[in-house]
Formats: sequence, structure tokens, C-alpha cells
Amino acid sequence: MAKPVTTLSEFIIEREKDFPYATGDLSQLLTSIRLAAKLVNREVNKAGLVNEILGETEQHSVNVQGERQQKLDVYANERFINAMRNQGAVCAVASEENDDHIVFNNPTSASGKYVVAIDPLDGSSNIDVNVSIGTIFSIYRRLDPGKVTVEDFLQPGNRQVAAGYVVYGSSTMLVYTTGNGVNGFTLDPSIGVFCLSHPNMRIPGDGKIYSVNEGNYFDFPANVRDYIDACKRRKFSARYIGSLVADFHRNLLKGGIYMYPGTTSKPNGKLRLVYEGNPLALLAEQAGGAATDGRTRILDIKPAQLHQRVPLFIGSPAMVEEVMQA
Ligand code: P6P
Repeated sequence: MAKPVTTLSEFIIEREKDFPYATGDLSQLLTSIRLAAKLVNREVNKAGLVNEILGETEQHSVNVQGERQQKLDVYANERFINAMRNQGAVCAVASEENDDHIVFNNPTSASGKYVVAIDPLDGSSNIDVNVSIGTIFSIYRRLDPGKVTVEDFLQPGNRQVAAGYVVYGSSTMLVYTTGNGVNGFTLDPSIGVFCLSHPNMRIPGDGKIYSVNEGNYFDFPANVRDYIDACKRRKFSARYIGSLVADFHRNLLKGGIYMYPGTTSKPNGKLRLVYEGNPLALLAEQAGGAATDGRTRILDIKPAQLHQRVPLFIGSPAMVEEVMQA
């Protein structure tokens, strides 16, 4: 007899019972993220066929990072922001694509108890070459019921109430945690439903995969170079897709470490603490892994600016620990 399928909706409702004071707002918020993920997935999957969605925006716009915006970046950003604007639980959103956070003043959302930080389409430069890309989201309770400021988004990562990602790959998966383990849902495109495919995800304590852009090798700190050399001596597998979510997801399943160290020219590396480092660090730790900036636990870092960068070492705990000690 076929095993019963648990859908994301059913799972969210079922798990709501884990939080006795849950009012359903977080469940509603996760449902909005699910909808936006399905809309983005639809466009990502036909990007190669429909020219107006491929490539750079007509205006050749650049985002706050100074990165040329892909049309799908803009589309994904709009989908996720709009999905949260009108559903009531979220009072403000910060996005990699926007200089400042966006406060929802509509009557439905102004009293929403959560704020969401999001990287709507990470790795988007890979879209045109058909490489997996991802969405990353991080959810906090607002600090003050009376007003929203950037401080709501500058809480340390250990204050997140939930975090997750969507990986648009050979299949589309939504992986998230509400602080009670990590669960993965695969989209069944034939019925447009995310189904529980990876319950209680745990990262292997150690691994033989290392993910880093070795083009920057000579600019890395000595301990990182020493660790990479040790990986080579042990004949570990070098796997680096150039898409953080895809590299993280593979390492979560198989064991491994992803590193984006600081370099001499960019001492804080490239990745963003608020909407990349923190959500993935929460997922990593909830799955038994670790995440540091090379010295400090990512989740203990107090962000100073919304788009601040942070070096990132994340994955199997034994590997993260070893590179710190190298
Ligand atoms: P580099 C994509 O731009 C991204 O933010 C991550 O998804 C990816 O891991 C990294 O940057 C790739 O950066 O400098 O190695 O090309």
C-alpha cells in the first residue's frame, strides 16, 4: 500500500501544535512563501524558452550590491514581497534587491508580528547557463509593536523564529526550520504541491566534500589555504557550483563544508549576514551542523548594517571546527 504523502500545508498545520501559543500567523506566513516559491519556480523552469524573462533587465539596472539585476531577480523579488504584503503576519521585508527595508502600512499587515529578510534569487547569474539557483528567507518577531525600524532586521541570528530556502534544481525543494529540526519538501509539478520528502534532515558529522572558489586561493588567510591543501591531500571532492543554496543543499544531504572566506581585498568576503549567513546557519545548526565566520558562531554575530558581508564556513561540524583550528 502506497505510503501516505504529507503535504507542506498539512505539515505546517500539524507542527503548529508544537507551539501551544501559536496563533497560526507563522503558518500563514510560510504558506505565502510556498505560493511565491511556486510562482518563481514556474518562471525559472521556462527561463530558457521565454526570452522576456531571460537575461538582464532592459534598464540594465543594478541592485544595492552593484550587481546587474537579472529579470528573474526582479520578478522573484516582486513575487515574494507581494506574497507577504497582503497576508497580515508580516509588517516589513528586507531584500537583497532593495537598499532599504519595506514597511507594509496597509491595515492588514501594519500590525503583523513578523519581519522577513530575503535573498529572493541567489545565484541568479547562473540562470542563463541553466545552473540551480535558490531563494533564502529569514523570519524574526518584530521588536516593537508600535514601529518598525531597520533594527528589527539587525537582530542576531539566534533570534530567528524560522528560516529556510527554496532550491530550483533538477527538482524544486523547500527546506525550512522553525527551530524544531529541518524538513524538506519536494514540489510535485503534476499537482503543484510541495510534499514531505526529507523529514528530519541531519547533516553528517563529517564529510569529504569541500566547496570554495579556489580562484581566490592565494588571497585566502593561511589557515584556509592550509585546510584546502589538507582536503586535497585526503583526496576530498571539490564541488563548487557558484550557487550557495545548491552547494549548501548538497552538503546538507551528503556532508561537506562550504567556505566563502574573507580575502585581502574583501576581508568580510562576499556573502551577506542577514539574509544568507543567518538563515543557512540556523538550518545548519538545526540539522546538527555548524556555521562560523572563521572565529565566531554566525548566529551570535550582531549585525550592524542590513547588507553587511560576513565570511562563511558552514556544514559538517567536524569540518567547520577543523578549518577554524588549522
Ligand atoms: P564567486 C552567487 O552570486 C553567490 O552569492 C553565491 O550563491 C555563490 O556561492 C557565490 O556568490 C559565488 O561567488 O565569487 O565564487 O563567484
